Amino acid sequence: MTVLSGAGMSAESGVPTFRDVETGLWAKVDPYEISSSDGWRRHPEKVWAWYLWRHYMMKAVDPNDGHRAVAAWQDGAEVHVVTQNVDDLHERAGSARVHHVHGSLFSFRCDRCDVPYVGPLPPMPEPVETVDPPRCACGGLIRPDVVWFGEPLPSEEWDRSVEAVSRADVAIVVGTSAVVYPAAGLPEMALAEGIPVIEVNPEETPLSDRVTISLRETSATALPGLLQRLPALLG
Ligand code: BV8
Ligand code: ZN
Repeated sequence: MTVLSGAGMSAESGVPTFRDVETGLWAKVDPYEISSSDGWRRHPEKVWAWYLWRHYMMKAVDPNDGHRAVAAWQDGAEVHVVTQNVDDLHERAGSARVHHVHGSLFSFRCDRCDVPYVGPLPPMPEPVETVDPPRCACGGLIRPDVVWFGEPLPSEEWDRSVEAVSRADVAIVVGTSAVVYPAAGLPEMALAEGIPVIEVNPEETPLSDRVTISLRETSATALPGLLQRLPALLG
């Protein structure tokens, strides 16, 4: 089984999805602008504050029943998780094969010499709008190891994800608006190879009328009982 998850997978853990980020401080931030290499070039201190806040916020949230269901599926099947999420909730729920096609909030690197940064992170007692990024010895700025708009995806994670999709007996697409490419192309690859695709999303997406089954349900409610429903769903 291959699970393709987006921000909706973590919504029931209390992690706002990109489009929900209208809460408080970030209401005036355009997530697509602040998650871009242009945004980083223009105001690295704003981008750094946003990622640092999201990094610290992850300590206060836990995996939900959806993450736990995906981890439990490993008892009877080979399960690969391909996630657009930069959080670590799939891993914390026990999933062993997680491919982060958009990087992670938990590793940092220099934006000039690429050397991984393992130094201390600035404290963030409460969300603030700007924090100066730490500097590397080479003079570069330390950035989060995430994939910004306009940047290529990590090739090894991408290759493993394509393989996980093409070898799947069934693909489950959960909590993604399916508009960001090339990740949104993965369910299309499965469909093109005749692999059954099940979508779990309370809202309609561009995939909904093309997948084998589209369930208008949330991940934490649909995933725990999904395996038992597969025979009936796939007929
Ligand atoms: C690339 C990491 C090429 C950072 C992210 C025009 C101009 C410029 C670029 C482009 C363009 N047209 C196309 C592009 C390419 C661009 C793209 O696709 N843009 C889109 C907007 C059109 N893609 C890129 O730039 C990619 N790179 O193409 O590089 C290249 C090649 C070689 C050399 C140089 C360059 C890079 C894309 C990666 C960007 N980084 N994230 C971070 O997380 O901070 S993407 C980010 O937004 C998320 O990872 C997610 O994938 C995406 C969408 O966010 P959301 O919509 O909020 O989240 P999600 O999609 O998951 O939607 C939430 C869904 O959950 C909803 O459907 C909702 O209904 C559902 N839901 C809600 N609650 C629940 C639920 N579902 C289930 N249960 C619930 N409880
Ligand atoms: Zn450096």
